[in-house]
Amino acid sequence: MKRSEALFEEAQKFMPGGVNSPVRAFLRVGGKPIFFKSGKGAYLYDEDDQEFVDYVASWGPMILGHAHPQVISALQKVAGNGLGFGAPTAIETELAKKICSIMPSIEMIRMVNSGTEATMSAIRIARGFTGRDKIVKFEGCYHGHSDSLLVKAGSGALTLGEPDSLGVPASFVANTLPLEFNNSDQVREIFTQVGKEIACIIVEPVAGNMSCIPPAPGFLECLREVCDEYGTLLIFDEVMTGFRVALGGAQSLYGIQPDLTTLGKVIGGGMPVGAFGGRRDIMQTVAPLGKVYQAGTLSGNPIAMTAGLETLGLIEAPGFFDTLNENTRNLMMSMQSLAKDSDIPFTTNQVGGMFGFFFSSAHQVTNLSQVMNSNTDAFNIFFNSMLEQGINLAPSPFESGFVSAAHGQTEFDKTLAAAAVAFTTLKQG
Ligand code: HOZ
Repeated sequence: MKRSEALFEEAQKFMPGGVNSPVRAFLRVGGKPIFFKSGKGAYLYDEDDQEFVDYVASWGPMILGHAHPQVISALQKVAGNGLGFGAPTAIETELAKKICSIMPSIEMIRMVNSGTEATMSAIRIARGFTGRDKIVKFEGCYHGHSDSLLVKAGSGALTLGEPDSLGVPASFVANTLPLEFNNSDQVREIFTQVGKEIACIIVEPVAGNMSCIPPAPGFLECLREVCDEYGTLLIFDEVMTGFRVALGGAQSLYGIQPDLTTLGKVIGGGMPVGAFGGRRDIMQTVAPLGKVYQAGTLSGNPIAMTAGLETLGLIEAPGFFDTLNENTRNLMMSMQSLAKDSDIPFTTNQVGGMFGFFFSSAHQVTNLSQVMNSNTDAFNIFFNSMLEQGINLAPSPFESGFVSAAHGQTEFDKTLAAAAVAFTTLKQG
């Protein structure tokens, strides 16, 4: 028996599904999860000493690749000073200042410990600031697992077929209005009906939790317009896209200024971090300045702040995102042409270092129903063939893939060689 299998058996005795986050259990793709013991650059190494080219990147944060020497060395230094004090430290302000300078829509920021905390808090602030209860979200967008956001959710909720979770009282979600992603008409219609009651629209500006779906031209502009017209706050959930699709996130790429932004993943360089921030007048409603309560024992942890600060310092290098974007685009284009050679209906989406692919004959996949209509059985066969050949993709057709700065031609060649075999396997049925 492989070591990963034995470890999984043991893990299942003590943790639900043997995991600490559901998609990791491989239920969607079949087979057993792989237990990793280390990562370096573009590669992961499992407990059976197999090497994998990694496109999960810890679900986004590892934009520099695993165990970047500069990040690790900074962490080693700061860890020697103590692991956390539950009191202010200079490094929190340094990271806050850095984020505010890169994302000018953020005038003030608060650090938390996860994306879930960030979005949950941003919603509370939007409600506190506007005095309204209703919120708009989009089908297939995932904003963490707080109660009011687990409605038509993407990511693991979609993967397990539970986009509306058990355990969430109907009254908690009565004020959550789910609309179709990229459907501006629906947005205008709901605002005509109840616009004055809507506290905020929360959106992943590039949806990354129903695979990867960019905004249709005009969609984000429409959100900004209706928010301005009805006094509603626009929240960009950039937990995934922040410092991933461009240095300034999706808001800089598409030129739309949200009122609030939620962040996570890259700003912690792999450590558990989240943050929310935005307009000064809105952020001044947060305790202790204002009456919207939010707090956290581990928030602003110096180890996490250091990992984030080092990572942001490195990705600010000129040309960093041009190369990342070009590499990711070339990878997707090459996969598309390999699929074509095998007559497999296949289409891809890509923004910066994020990508998604669909076994679909659609010219472009733009919303959740198209994602659901794609051939997920073909995805499973493809995923398992890639994994057997040492390529680690997310174990679900409803997650994005991530390229890091450590991926180079050698890794892309390995990936494409494996993809050619996987497409041939699919063709042979
Ligand atoms: N929901 C996360 C990605 N969209 C996956 C979390 C994990 O399993 O680590």
